[in-house]
Amino acid sequence: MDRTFVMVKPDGLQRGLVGEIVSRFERKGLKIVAARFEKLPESRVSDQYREHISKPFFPSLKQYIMGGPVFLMVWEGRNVVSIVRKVIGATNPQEAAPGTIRGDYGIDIGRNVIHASDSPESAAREIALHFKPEELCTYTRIDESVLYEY
Ligand code: IDP
Ligand code: MG
Repeated sequence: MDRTFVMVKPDGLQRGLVGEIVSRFERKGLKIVAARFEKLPESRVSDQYREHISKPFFPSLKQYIMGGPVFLMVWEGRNVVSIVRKVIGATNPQEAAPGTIRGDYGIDIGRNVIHASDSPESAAREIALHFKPEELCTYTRIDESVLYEY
């Protein structure tokens, strides 16, 4: 099974959206295999967003992500990386389709509620950045046998 890294950002957490966000992924049929509530240290924020370090918005991005605790998760499922990117919607909430998390809950690109890995390679890197291998749980969802065709 494929895995992806998802993070409810400080604005989403402070607005009480963690439960709603977890519910959307659960209802889709995805399986949560790790989770932690944490205020991220600067080093891990820089590592998480290393491809953006030279961008003009990086200082404000870092301040935003370090502005409060975040809710870190690993989700599992077939093609979960691309599924989760569709469920969260476009980076800019003003362009994100209604029905997506960013489309339903955000306005500004600098307060877009949630992060999710953009490729299987970045998912592997981000999961390893935030979780130890032994923190990822293996179990069966009761509905797996009817959720998947094969
Ligand atoms: P993504 O989160 O959809 O993968 P990225 O382009 O990887 O989008 O950007 C990472 C994060 O940086 C965004 O989610 C957003 O919080 C922030 N960001 C991206 N572009 C801008 C910008 O132009 N202004 C302010 N913040 C930005
Ligand atoms: Mg990205």
